[in-house]
Amino acid sequence: MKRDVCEDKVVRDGRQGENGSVQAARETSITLDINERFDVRKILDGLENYRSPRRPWHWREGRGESRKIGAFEYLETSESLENSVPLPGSRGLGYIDPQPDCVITTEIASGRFEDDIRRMRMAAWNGADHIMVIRTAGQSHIDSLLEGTTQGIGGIPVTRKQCRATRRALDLIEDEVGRPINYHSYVSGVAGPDIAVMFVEEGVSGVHQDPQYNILYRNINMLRSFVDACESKKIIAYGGQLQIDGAHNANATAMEAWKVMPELMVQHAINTMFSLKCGIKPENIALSSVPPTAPPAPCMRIDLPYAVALRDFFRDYRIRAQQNTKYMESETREATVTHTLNMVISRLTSVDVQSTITPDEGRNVPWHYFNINAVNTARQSLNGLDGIREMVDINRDGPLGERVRELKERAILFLEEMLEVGGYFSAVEEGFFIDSAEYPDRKGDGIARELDGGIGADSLFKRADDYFAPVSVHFGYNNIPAPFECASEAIGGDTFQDPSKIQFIDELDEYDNVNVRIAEKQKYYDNPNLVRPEVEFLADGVIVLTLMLPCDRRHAEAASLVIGERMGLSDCEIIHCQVMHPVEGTYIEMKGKIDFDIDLSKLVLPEVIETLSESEIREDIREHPMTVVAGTVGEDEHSVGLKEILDIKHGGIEGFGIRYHYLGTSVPMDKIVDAAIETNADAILASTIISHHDIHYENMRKIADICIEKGIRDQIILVGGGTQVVNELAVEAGMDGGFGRGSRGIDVASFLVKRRREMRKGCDER
Ligand code: Z97
Repeated sequence: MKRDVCEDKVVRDGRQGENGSVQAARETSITLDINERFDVRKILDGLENYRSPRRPWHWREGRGESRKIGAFEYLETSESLENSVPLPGSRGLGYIDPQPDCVITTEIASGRFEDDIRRMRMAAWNGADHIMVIRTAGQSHIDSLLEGTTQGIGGIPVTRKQCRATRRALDLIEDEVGRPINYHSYVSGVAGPDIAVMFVEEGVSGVHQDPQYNILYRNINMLRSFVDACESKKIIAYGGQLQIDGAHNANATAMEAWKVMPELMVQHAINTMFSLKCGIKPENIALSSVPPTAPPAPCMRIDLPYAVALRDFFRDYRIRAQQNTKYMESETREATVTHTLNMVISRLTSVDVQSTITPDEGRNVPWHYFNINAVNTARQSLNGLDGIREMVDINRDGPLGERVRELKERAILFLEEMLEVGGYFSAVEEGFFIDSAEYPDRKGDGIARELDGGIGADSLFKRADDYFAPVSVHFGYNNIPAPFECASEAIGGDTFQDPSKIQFIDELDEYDNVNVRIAEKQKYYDNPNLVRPEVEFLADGVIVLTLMLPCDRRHAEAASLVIGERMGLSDCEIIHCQVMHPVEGTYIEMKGKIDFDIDLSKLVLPEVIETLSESEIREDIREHPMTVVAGTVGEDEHSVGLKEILDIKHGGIEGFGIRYHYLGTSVPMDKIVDAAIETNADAILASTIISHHDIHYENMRKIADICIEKGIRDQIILVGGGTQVVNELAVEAGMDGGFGRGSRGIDVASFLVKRRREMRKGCDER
């Protein structure tokens, strides 16, 4: 029997991998050094010969098992990373970094792949394992592959070179973090099948493919879109990639996004069934879902039933959840709250892929750190919601159940009417889709397309009887001539089977390519010590100022621009403005550029204080017992930080044998000194968290002065602590040392031991 998908018979350069795929040998020539910035030049070197292993989609390992991480039992995690940046709050929890069980996506859209790569590395360290690169505007309409590395607008031009370079970088990054990374972009537009082939060749693991996207949003001819989709989907099925549909775009396009829910289900259904028929396995078909509303709408009551209805209808498929971006302005706080609420729905309906859109989409082409912020919002929320379904049930008896049923009924009615009017194409001609009313109501403002209209109309040709395509993966009729079993045998294997046949085209535009951009930034590439702040491109010099001005909005904006100019910034622009009261206050975020570099090698860094080993500290304290008095001084009621420094349970100084007298909070300065005298203490640990008017340093100064007055300053060690405390300023304020944010008990214990040794030495010398 002849086959339309041939087994990989010609494997000249690889090994058999997951899903029966051919895998090329992995990178050995470059490695990533954790202490060095990614140098894209290494990636470009020898790129023409680089072949990534083929990359079917990868789900996180170790899902579905409970896992003990630090002090906690988790129900919805996957294997931990080898290298990562834990969430800030993990400091008090032993720096644990539980990885949720679902894949976390970051969408990157800077326009220069060489800068995207560094962002991908940061994102991977913060828990992203699905990296989507957004395409440059208009690529959907280009009926061929693009080549080279021209700069894009709002995304990169997707080309073989860009894909290969990015995949090569991700191959290194995934080794660094210890988890496979799914690389993703779009198989939509008039070059869909060409791109699909290139993606399989270059190790792309996830794709968007949905002919309805072409038709509705890009006005590409309907017939052409569906014919191309057959071919694309066949290739996607072969590649084992995860396919995400484009239904969510209706949310973004509709005037009132919550009214298109029945239609969204229809769009999902069409693409899902069509994909299945083209051979994609259900577990590789993902619905792109977005909670349609956001606060101040009562979003849970609207969005949760929709998510439940989707899960009911599409139980065998995967859900890729995005955050709502339709009702997002330029405020990152607001976007983050919406995102977090969205994640409650994600956890309650067990989404498989949690996408994160950067919370600054409303104002900028998303920036490095906003990508990371969004990934962290997902990681944090999903960690926090771990196991919630064990305790909270979806109650279908009340209004939720009714709404779920109603949504399903509306969707089914929609499908029935589609059939009545003659099928999908007729329905599109009649403007069924993206109508502003909730079906079966109609407002008559839907997007209508003509069967013979749009880009690529008249470009369909029936295959002739002797049509023959010598390729191993092909949709539909292929007249494979004898004696070949598989069409690609006629050419001794195609590029899927023999990757050495892949043609690599380097740059076509001599003025717009990565080499030119690197040459422009040569000094930063050659000397990694030279830095400028950046938000999207290497050394772009952009910084953001936050200002609060006691006036109305118009004046605040104008004043901010003048302030930026007077500070020496160029290209100042208000990126967020929020009225707190019509005249009392306006909050502004403004970007601007600086035009100078900092040479890291010339900076005078504060001395790194070596901490003595635990055993050395213990030994010293055993030989010379030590007592300290401690308290939060002045009028400060905070005690958590100080207790962490003291308490044995938190790894505090008590654990090293140091005795402490804890005097509590709001301790007057003279009282803490008197207590030190009474107990014959070796040291005073005075903590102040509040830092208004530099009260923390003022308190320290008073303690030092009292000690001098009472004649004990040279016999006692004075230590100031608190989140805002800087060692140098504490010393200026008369202390022996200061411990700020992130300090641990061992740091303080080590300091005390060392300082006491110095004092003893001083005494001996005298
Ligand atoms: C997402 N945030 O994650 P063009 N095909 C489909 C799409 O949805 C898109 C394209 C192609 C979104 C991504 C919007 N989606 C942004 C199904 C874009 C892009 O080259 O811009 O025409 O194709 O899905």
